[in-house]
Amino acid sequence: MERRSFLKASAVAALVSVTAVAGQAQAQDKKFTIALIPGLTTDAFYITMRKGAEAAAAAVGAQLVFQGAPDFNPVTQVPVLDAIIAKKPDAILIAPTDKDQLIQPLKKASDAGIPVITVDTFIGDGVYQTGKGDAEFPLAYVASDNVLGGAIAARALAKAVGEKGKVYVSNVKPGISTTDQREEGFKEEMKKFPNIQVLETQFNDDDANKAASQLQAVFARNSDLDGVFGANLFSALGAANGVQQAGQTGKIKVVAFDAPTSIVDNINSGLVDLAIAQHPAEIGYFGVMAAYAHLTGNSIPTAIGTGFTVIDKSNVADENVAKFIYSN
Ligand code: T6T
Repeated sequence: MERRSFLKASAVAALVSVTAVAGQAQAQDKKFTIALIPGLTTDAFYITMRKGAEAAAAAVGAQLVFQGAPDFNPVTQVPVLDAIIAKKPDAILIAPTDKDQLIQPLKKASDAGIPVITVDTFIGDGVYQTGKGDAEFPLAYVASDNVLGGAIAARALAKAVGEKGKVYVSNVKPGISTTDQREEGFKEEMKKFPNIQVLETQFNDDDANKAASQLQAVFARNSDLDGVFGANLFSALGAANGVQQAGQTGKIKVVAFDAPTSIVDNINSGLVDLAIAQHPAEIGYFGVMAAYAHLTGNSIPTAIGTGFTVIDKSNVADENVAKFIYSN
């Protein structure tokens, strides 16, 4: 399959305004401190996002502070956010771990005069700066189009299973904007395939071991299981491991969201049919650039969309594709 990139018009617009802003960088004397709070620190997706953010910070002479929790959970993320607010950075970039539970904690930052930009995930409905509702205060949302990503996954899985049979979604937990939207996009697109039955979603709490056990439990109940969509890195990794442990490699098809280094072997061995790589470095880069643009008096787009690269056996060795595999 050819490399396919999906770039929203808003990203192009952002690129133009960021280029204009970068020209002003030398004129700035103040060294801004921009905090990046990931969903969790040990996830290759956020490690790669950090690299893009560091590159942008270096380009504009800002300091990037990367601080997060060890798991994807509002209970552990909110204290990290509170500690960052206490340090009064010039801007906060954050991947909120829950659409609702991060609204009030982030409002505290905004009320303290710290601009908030959400990266990867959003709060409320993700539509910001409308003057309506309690979650519209962030300046911008920088992310993949996750509904589209789910639809791409559905089309790929439908093709892999011959447009018939039983599949399910291995997902994290309800309330996370990204993975909710992927599931929504997947199920909507699957309506176009009436001979495919989508079984009940299995929620794994971002635990790959749980996702692997769930795969085996679903297979035990449905010996005719044909495929699974892993809606994020750990869901996909775990589902693929479950398929392997059940001795079903190549028989139960796996479509993975995200692209950790292990995806290369899993695609080459036929365990995973296709992976949808996000561009987390771009998310980090444009997040910092948007914060910098705002801090230097420029208006910024409220939504900045980044692309995907679809990886399968036919292109996994291509260096223009492999460069989108996440860092460790
Ligand atoms: O899929 C990414 C991210 O987009 C999502 O919000 C949470 O899970 C990941 O970090 C992958 O583990």
